[in-house]
Amino acid sequence: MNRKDDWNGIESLKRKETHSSNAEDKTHSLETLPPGKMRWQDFNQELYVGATVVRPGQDPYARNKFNQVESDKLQMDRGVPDTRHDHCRHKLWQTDLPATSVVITFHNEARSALLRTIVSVLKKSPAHLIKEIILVDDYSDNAEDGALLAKIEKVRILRNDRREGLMRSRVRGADAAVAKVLTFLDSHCECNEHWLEPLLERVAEDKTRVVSPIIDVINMDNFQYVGASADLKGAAVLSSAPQDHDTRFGCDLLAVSSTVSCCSSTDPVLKSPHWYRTVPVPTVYRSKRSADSEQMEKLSTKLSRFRQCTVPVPTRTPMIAGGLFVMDKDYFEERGKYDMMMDVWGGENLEISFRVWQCGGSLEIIPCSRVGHVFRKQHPYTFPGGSGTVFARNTRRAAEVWMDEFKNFYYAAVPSARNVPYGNIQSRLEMKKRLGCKPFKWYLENVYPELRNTRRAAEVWMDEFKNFYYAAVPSARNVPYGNIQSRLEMKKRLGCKPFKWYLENVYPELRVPDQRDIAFGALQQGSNCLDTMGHFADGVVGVYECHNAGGNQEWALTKDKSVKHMDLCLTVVDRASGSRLKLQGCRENDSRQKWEQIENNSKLRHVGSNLCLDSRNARNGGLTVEICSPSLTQQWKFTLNLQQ
Ligand SMILES: [Mn+2]
Repeated sequence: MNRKDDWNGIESLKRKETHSSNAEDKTHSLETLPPGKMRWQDFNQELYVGATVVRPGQDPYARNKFNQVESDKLQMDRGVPDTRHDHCRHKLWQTDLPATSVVITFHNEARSALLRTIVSVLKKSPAHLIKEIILVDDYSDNAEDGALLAKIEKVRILRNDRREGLMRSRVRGADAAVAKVLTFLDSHCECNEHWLEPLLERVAEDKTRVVSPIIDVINMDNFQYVGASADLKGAAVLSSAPQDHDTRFGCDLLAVSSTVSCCSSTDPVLKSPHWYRTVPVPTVYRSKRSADSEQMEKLSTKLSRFRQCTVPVPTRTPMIAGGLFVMDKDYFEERGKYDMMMDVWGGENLEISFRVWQCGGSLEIIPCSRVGHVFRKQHPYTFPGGSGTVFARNTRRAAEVWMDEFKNFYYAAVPSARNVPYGNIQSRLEMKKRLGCKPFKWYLENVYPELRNTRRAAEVWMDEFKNFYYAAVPSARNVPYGNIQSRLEMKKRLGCKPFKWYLENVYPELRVPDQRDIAFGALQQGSNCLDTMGHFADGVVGVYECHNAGGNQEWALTKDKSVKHMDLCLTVVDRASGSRLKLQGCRENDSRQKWEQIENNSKLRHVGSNLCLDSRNARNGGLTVEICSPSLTQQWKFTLNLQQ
């Protein structure tokens, strides 16, 4: 049968628009509710969540490392913004799709977050596509957290009688599942409109596809649902075929300016196989003349045109983030489920990514599918054996089984991992052999050619500016890039102009660091980075998990001692320790905006007050200056220091 025949007709689309998916669910559930089960609408949220609220005087972050008070305040079926691209909103989804078993594992999850995850699945999915929701309680302190939810329609609960960790818990859930397709979700997610159909569609077409939604951010402090970052970061960029090594980087680098040419629907690139990738836009510093607002305006017009023009399509990806994906159940079983000897959490996304690709499958991100996830800075639970050790052990297992001789790059990057015992990998190696999985070299060359390709492009075309590329993508330094002799000869033969000319004449709005800069890039503290948090003039600054995508985390320390983000400067409004920093328009010779790096470029000191940039109050209203001390909250490192 022709697939198109199954698509919703215009009439059913009209019906869809007048009824919410919520209403659809109601009618369905009323017809088929088994004894002892209730509709989610009838579940007593107050009673369930109310039993574990944060008491006055207790730290709302203590138990979950996100703000539980804010989470508890929300309705279990609260609305979230539809963050999808326009193109997705108007698309008709097939409804004749295989149903899925949703597997959610949790350990001491906040009740409100867990309940919202379940309700969003039920509310935002066509009822006939959700066979069941399997909750695997990984030995939470209170068995009722899960047990009480089993009253809700379609929810099944399995409880481990000891702590097993994410991988073994997921496998337990998958083994119990009855549907043909598995959907793995984290326990603090919220599904968005029509999140499920585009995922199921891809897997129904080809069971070797493992697919992931775009993951929106649920703010851990106020639980706002934010899709905006994906607008900048997640837009698919059209690029040429993977074997076309030297042109891909051009398209990436030119993401903004080439949009118009990529945009035409007759462009052959649009019709090429789906080898697309996401890039941060723009990747390098903006606004060469930082005060030139006309340039900024041009850039922002280009950016918005870029967003409109970029059609979201399934995007092959070398790696999935880990927590959220959909996979055919038989395929999951055939291809080795998970590494059952991995503990707690971490490394499993590497393992499944390498395994799926090397053993004949593929990974895709489906941009029309959006699921929100609470990103945290810390793990809420303890790791038996220590988090660092468990993580190293898991990633080491992945490297030892899948990376062949390239595991040495991993050990070069994480030398301490060499000393962590990783257990027996015999059965995984046997499985790898039995399935005839390809070597890691194949993965690097075919699935993850970006690094090799961009490195080739940088080496041939970027002259001395290639160092900025390496500063931005340090891991590229280790990737072999083959012989470039013939390309260099061609460049010479054709009398091609230097990269500097290109920057000045073709792409002037792209700011690369120059003689005026002392340091540039992200200003990093551990895994967090100095971030404007989207604020403008007179706003405070904070820290956020480093995303390596520039944007709000782009800073430069200039020779005139300013710490700059575009034309905004980090300003000490009040020279007393503990006072909050602000972003203000940069002014020459304003002592409130003068900074210097001290102690081996590990700290930033405000020149006029001798106080140091400090993140200790980041969560309570923004960064401050404090008396300089050895505190870790004062350690800051730029991606690149131009004067070592
Ligand atoms: Mn999570």
